[in-house]
Amino acid sequence: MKKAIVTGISGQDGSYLSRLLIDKGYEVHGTIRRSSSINTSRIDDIIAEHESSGRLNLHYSDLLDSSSLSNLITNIQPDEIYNLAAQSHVAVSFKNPIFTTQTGTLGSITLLESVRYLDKEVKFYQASSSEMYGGDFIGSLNEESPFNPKSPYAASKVFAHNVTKLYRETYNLFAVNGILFNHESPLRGETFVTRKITKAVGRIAMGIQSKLTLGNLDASRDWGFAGDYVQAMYLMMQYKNPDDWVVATGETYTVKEFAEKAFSAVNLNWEDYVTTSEKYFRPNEVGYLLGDPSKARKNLKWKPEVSFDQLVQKMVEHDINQAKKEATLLKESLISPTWENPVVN
Ligand code: NAP
Ligand code: G4F
Repeated sequence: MKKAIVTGISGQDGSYLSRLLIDKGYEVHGTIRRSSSINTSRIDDIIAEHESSGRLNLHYSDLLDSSSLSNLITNIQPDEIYNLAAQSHVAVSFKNPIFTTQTGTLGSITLLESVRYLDKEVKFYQASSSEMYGGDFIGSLNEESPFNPKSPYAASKVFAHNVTKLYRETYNLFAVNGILFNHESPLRGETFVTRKITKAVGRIAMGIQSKLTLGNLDASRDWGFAGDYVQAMYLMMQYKNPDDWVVATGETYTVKEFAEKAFSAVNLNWEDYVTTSEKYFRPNEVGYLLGDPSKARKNLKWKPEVSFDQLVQKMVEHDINQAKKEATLLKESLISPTWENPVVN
């Protein structure tokens, strides 16, 4: 049985990827951080199903605690490592630049250094990002396009990307960069714009929220479905040689277009509910992202299965169900009302 370590297993991608690896027959070891409130909600069902058999194992670790990472690798002797953990919110990276940089950079080099000294070949996946491109070029971006990071988050991802490539070339490691464009799902964090919108749509439809405040409506993103993208991660790690891969849909839409589609799914006009505030604009913005996934399509035989319209529908449906549950609790006075979703980003 192959063993995989997944850092950041409690995040959106960690949840989809661990499910996929378990289905493929892997023994999965995921890292979680200690927090004052329990933070495993995205993987609770996987824990319930697979922890007792040892197919899913959780370990306390932090990217800043190098001993926790290297001990894990020594003890588990994994076949594959997926480094997904990061402070992944771009706007927050301007407010916590040092923490974002430390987590974004130290984790990758610590893991690569540990892998380098093991006696077996361990494949390494680094979660690179389309944010690294910077968003000035109005055209499609591929593995050769230049990076021009616009945030501490993106700058830290450029470091991790480069060091992964460096270790591949210098020490002949099977070290892979997945340059993933934005990917979303019902499990997306609620402060990213797509989920912030679909959550508000659900709550507005149920009468428990009255408006939605956003930032730059003109930003354009190549949005895919997270379930499809973790499939690409897995395929990269099975390919004959390690490489850098762009994973994207090849279509881009503005935040305004996403909002329009999400509100129209419940027969509402987005303009009646959406306002903007300077609070949600960033000090430096990535305006336009469009990926060219030709290389992954050709060599990995990967393509996205969920379209933009299906993605929006999936997220809205999920958030309507969530809002119905919230409305019931409110009716029974088991929780207090929050008229606008109390998100901060
Ligand atoms: P996410 O939902 O924000 O999950 C991030 C994970 O990292 C969580 O499990 C989080 O733990 C963990 N983490 C954060 N700081 C940590 C630290 N110091 N030590 C250990 N763990 C830490 O992100 P995601 O959307 O799944 O994305 C996965 C990876 O892909 C990230 O590296 C992200 O930057 C990158 N990426 C994402 C996208 C996208 O569109 N989703 C696109 C390109 C690249 P807690 O649950 O305790 O917070
Ligand atoms: O949803 P976002 O916060 O995602 P962003 O900044 O593109 O980053 C995500 O995708 C990256 C891949 O390109 C990942 F590497 C990263 O970890 C993360 O998963 O913002 C998308 C766009 C931005 O242009 C932002 O300015 O939406 C704009 N936006 C407009 N109003 C907003 C809001 N973003 C957020 N979070 N909240 C708003 O109210």
